[in-house]
Amino acid sequence: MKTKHKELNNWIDEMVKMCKPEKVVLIDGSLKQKLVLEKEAFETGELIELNQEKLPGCVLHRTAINDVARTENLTFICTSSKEDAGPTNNWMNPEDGYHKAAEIFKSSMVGRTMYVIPFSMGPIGSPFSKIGVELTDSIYVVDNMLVVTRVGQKVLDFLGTDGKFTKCLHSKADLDINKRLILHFPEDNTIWSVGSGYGGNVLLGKKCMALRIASYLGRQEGWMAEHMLILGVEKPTGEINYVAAAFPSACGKTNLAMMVPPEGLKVKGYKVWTVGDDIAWMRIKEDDSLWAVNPESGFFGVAPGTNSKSNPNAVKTIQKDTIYTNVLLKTDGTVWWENGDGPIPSEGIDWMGNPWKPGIIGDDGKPKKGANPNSRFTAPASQCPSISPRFNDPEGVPITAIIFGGRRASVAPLVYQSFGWNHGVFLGSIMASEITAAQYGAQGMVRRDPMAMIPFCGYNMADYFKHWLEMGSKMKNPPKIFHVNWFKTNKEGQFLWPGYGDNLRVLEWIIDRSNEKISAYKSPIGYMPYKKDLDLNGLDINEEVLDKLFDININEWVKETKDIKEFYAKFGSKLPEELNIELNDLIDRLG
Ligand code: SAT
Ligand code: MN
Repeated sequence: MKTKHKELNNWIDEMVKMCKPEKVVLIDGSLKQKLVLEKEAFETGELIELNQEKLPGCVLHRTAINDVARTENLTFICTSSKEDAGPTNNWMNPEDGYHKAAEIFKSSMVGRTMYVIPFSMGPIGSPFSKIGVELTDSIYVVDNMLVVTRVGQKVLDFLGTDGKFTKCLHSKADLDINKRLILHFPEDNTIWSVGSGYGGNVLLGKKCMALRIASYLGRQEGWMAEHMLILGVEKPTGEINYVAAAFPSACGKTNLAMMVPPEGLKVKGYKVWTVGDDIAWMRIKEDDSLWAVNPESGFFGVAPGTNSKSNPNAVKTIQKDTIYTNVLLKTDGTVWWENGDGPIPSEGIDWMGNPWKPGIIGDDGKPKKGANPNSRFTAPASQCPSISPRFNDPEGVPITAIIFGGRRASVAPLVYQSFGWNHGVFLGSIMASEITAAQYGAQGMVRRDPMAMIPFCGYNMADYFKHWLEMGSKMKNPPKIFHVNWFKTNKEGQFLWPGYGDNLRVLEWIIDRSNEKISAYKSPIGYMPYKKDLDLNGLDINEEVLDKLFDININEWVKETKDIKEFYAKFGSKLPEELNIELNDLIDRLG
C-alpha cells in the first residue's frame, strides 16, 4: 500500500516492521468497503449484526470486561520535560514511552490486518481542521472512525505529498490491562495506544488527538481545543445564539446538545440546533470574537438513561447505521439498556455476553445490569433531527456564551455568571464534579476538573490557564462566561431541578444576559438571576425549591475556597497570578 505522501509511507513501513501485520489495507471511506469489513467482523465475532429490519445498518460490539472506560491511570503525556506535562497528567519521557510501548506493539498484528485510516478532524480544508492517520488492527475502530471522523481518499488528496498529520498507532494486542498504554507525544505529533479496545482509548481522533494533542497545538498556534458541546438557540426572528458548554464525561453533554424545548416554552417558538456534543475547536476571527467548529462528524454517546423523554433526538439518531457498544442484546436482535425506551426485557444477553434476566444477582450481591453503565452508541451527526444547518460550515459558528458545569449535589447554584473574562476563567479552573462511570475511579467522589479538561489537557494545566487568560485579552468581544449545576439535590438526594429540556430556561437567561438584555444581582460568587427573569411557565416548581437552587451557603463556599487553594498549590509558582487574585477576591467577598 503506497500513498503520494513520502513521510506517511515511511511511517507506515516502520510501523509495519514493528507490528508485523499480515496485510495492510487503506480505508477509502466507501460504504462498499465498510460492508466487506463488517461481514468479516461478523464472522470472527468482533461485531454482531443486529436486526436489520428494525435497526438497519446497526451492529453491536462487546469490549473486554476490564476495558469499558478510559483508563486515565494508563494514559501518559510524553514530553522531554516533566514540567511540560504538569502536575495533573501522568508523565513518561518519550524515549521510555516509545520503548515500553514498542515492547507490546512488537509482532502484535501477526495474522491480523493493519487498517490505514486517513481522517480529518473538522470539515476537510476548513481553517480549523487537522488531519490524522490512524493505523489499527481493529475493525471496530475502523467502523467507529468512519462515523466520528471524516475518513477516506478525499483526506489523502487534501494531505497531498507533504501535508502535516498526526501519527496515530493503535493495536488491540492481547487486550491485557497489564500491557495497556495510551501515550501522547505532543512534540512529535504522535499517539500510541496499545492493549485496549474501548472508545476513548482507541478512537484516536477523539480524546487523544482532538483534545490532548490539539490543546497542545492550540496553545502554540493561538486557538483552543475544548471538551465542550456546541448548540444554537434560534428565536422565531431567526436570530441564533450559539453557546459552548464544558461538562465532565457522562454529565449530560449529549442530552443538552440535542435538547427539545419544554412544553411551557414552546409558545416562544425556540428551535435548538446541535453543532456538537463533546468537543469544540475555537478560534478568534477578524470580528474579534470567538468562533467554533465541532471537529467530529458523529456522536459517541452514553446509552443508559437515553430514552424518548430524556433525549428524543438521540433516540431518533440511533435507529440506523449505529454502532452499539456493551448494551444488552434482546432476543429479537435489537438492543436495550437501563432507563432506555420500552419495557424491561424478560431476557437477553448482557454486555458481557452472558444470559441475563431482570433481577439476577451478580458476584457483588447486587442485581446485574444488562448494559454496562458506560455503554455507548456511535451514530452519524447527519442523522440527528436537530443537527445544525451550519454543522459542516468550514467557518464555524460565533460563540455568544461559554458555560462551565459539574455534577455537584451541593455548593454550586443552578446558574451564575462571571464578573468578566478572568473571573470566568477562574470559574472554569475551579470546576468540580462527582466521578461517573465514564472513567475508572471511586464513583460519586468529587474531583476538581478544570474546564472538564483534567483528563484531556495535553500540557501543563497552569500554562493552559494562562492560555485561556491570554485568549480573552486578545478579543474585543469575548463570549460571556457562566457556571451551571443541573445536579443539586435535596437532603433525600433527589434532584431539585428537572433538567433535560427545562435547561433551556437557564439557557434563555444566559443568552439574554450575554446580550445585555436583562439585569442580575451581584452575589459573592458572581451575577445571579432575579427569579422573575427565569421563565418558569409550565414548570411545576415551588418557591422553596427555587430558593434552594439559588442558595449560596457561605460556610460551604469558604470550605470550597480552602479546597481550591489546595488544588491550586499543585501548580506552584506556575499558576497565573490572575487566578490567585480571583481566589483572594472571592475569599474577601465571602467575608
Ligand atoms: O470514551 S470517551 O472518552 O470517548 C467518552 C468520554 O468519556 O467522554
Ligand atoms: Mn467527553
